[in-house]
Amino acid sequence: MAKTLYVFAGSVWAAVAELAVAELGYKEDDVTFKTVNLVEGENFAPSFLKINPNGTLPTLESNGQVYKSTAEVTAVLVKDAPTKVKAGSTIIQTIHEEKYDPNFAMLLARNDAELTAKSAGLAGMFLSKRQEALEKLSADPEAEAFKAFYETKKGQNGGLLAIVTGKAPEEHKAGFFDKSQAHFDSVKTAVFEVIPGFLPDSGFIGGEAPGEDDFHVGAWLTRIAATTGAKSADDALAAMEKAYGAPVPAKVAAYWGAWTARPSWKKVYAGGLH
Ligand SMILES: N[C@@H](CCC(=O)N[C@@H](CS)C(=O)NCC(=O)O)C(=O)O
Ligand SMILES: *[C@@H]1O[C@H](CO)[C@@H](O)[C@H](O)[C@H]1NC(C)=O
Repeated sequence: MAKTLYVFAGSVWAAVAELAVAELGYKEDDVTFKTVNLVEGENFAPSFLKINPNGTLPTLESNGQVYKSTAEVTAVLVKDAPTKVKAGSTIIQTIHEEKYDPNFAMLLARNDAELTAKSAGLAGMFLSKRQEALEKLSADPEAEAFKAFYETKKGQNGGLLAIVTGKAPEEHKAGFFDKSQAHFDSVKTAVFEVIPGFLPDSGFIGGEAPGEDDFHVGAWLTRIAATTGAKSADDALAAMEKAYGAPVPAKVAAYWGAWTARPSWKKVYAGGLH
């Protein structure tokens, strides 16, 4: 029952699957990890689109099947695992809602100061390298079959890149700031109201050990902490308090403590919060 899991160290949703593998008692040989470098746009290679036409991580090959979304990948990892944990719930859909998208949470900028900082940082580099990869890979004869995919991606990524590099019209930039503010507020609502609504006072949604829901929520929360400037388990609560102007709810703080104490979390985030 060998499995191949496609991941990337900076990916929030791949981290869900990585936490699951680390928690679920899989042996070293059970799961082969393959890195797809999202910053270099390797997910846009025709060879990867043949595996997952959406070009996203995580992707899992298992038993001759390909699983192409975080929810499906994680469900299979849970189902086949040596260690049994609590099955997931509608919390998974909730945390994956567009309005809480942890990837846009990283790219967003609400004003010129934030935009300047993001352009100079990883976000600017990420967008420009991806655009380069899209231009290059879409010219490959193998890419013909994915023409529509490339056109859509070039448009979306190119639009963001134009804003970040100051080449977009003023009204696009203003629209981006508005969209960013709305997203920031929505993520804040998730941290302060939505997540505390389903968290226990201590431990995990799955009980004493993380369950299927927890893999998703743990990775999401870690990314959100990173977007507020957190660099480690220890500074995250202060970073979130500063960004949001209020201490995070007690349940969220307890949950953060529970996750960050686990060897699985320490392993997945050994290279930093992402
Ligand atoms: N809805 C998808 C989203 C997955 C996703 O967006 N993954 C990111 C990494 S965290 C990705 O692969 N992005 C590449 C891209 O969109 O170009 C899922 O849940 O699997
Ligand atoms: C692939 O992308 C489409 C369009 O965004 C989406 O509707 C679909 O759910 C995605 N498939 C998976 C497996 O994530």
